[in-house]
Amino acid sequence: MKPSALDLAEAAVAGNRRALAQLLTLIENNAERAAPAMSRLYSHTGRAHIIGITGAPGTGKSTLVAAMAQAWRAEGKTVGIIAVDPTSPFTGGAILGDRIRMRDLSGDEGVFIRSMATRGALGGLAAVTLDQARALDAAGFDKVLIETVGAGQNEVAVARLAQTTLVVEAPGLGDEVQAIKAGILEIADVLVVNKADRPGATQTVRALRTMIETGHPALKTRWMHHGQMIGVDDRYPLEDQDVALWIPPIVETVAADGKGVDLLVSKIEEHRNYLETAGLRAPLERAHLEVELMNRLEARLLKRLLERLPEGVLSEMVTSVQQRTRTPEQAIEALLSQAEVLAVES
Ligand SMILES: Nc1nc2c(ncn2[C@@H]2O[C@H](COP(=O)(O)OP(=O)(O)OP(=O)(O)O)[C@@H](O)[C@H]2O)c(=O)[nH]1
Ligand SMILES: [Mg+2]
Repeated sequence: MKPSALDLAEAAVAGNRRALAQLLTLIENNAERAAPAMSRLYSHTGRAHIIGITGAPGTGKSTLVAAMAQAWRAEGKTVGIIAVDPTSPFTGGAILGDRIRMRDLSGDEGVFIRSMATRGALGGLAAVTLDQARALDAAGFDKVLIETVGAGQNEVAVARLAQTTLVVEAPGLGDEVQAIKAGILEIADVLVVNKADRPGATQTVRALRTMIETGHPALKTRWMHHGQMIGVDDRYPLEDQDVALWIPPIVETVAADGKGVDLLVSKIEEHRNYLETAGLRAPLERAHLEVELMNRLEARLLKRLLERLPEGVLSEMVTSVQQRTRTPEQAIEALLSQAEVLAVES
């Protein structure tokens, strides 16, 4: 007999890895069926250190994740990994970039790896990934790593909702620092220049350092507040409060052979301690939860609305906008009244 979602949650929390794997699949495939499981395990969450890893394709994120996992394992910490991989489908391809390194991890009960293909679902990716991270948290993993390619907004949003966010750079991917192009530099708590064995690493570090020191526009909005550099932005929501500033450290690594990884891991710990001692942990979580609830609400409302629309109406509206008989706003008004959302409240 197929175990119920509730059974899976019970077993996963109790340490059953097979149940955990099934639960993660359920979360990915059927949010509705997974809902009771989430209710069951939610009170067990909030303990793990959730770490987002993002950066341009091929910068070595997966290799780095594996190397970090090994470093934490050496300290006796357990590690859960979610890799959001837009390229390879769930079943095929390499689970994580460096197979050899991952083989070192396989068979270790203290490590759990899940690879997930990106789904197009609106607002879905973040919700699924966060729930999966919660399942790993509830299952008792000390560190939960979420790897996403810093390419799409959805993926970046996921990494951003972590407690500590790493942005991974690599030299030789082009003249400019990749994260600037992708606009993800501002979400970094720790900047990693991986592939430090490659030529150009020093220049990449220098470029990043200059940007941090002179205040890249994105960094400026984060730090400049009443002319003072203090850690205030939507992730550090402490209005007008004097808090110690966290300046993202830049760490050079060679993930492929583990060089610099211990330092990286210690910087990640430092960031967590910083959040704790600066009293930022709870406000940061609150800010993240607010974003998450808004996203979930948006997705739900849209889904409901689309379900209520009579067949073909959306297409009709597009036609009318194209034929200039309605403005886009007028089309929206018409859609809303067709879906009778104004009557939904009753
Ligand atoms: N020279 C060198 N190569 C590395 C290093 N780290 C990773 N690589 C190699 O770079 C390639 C990409 O590594 P991945 O770990 O798959 O990179 P990724 O960022 O996870 O890639 P995507 O998930 O596809 O965006 C692999 O061939 C790795 O072996 C490094 O420190 N130095
Ligand atoms: Mg990868």
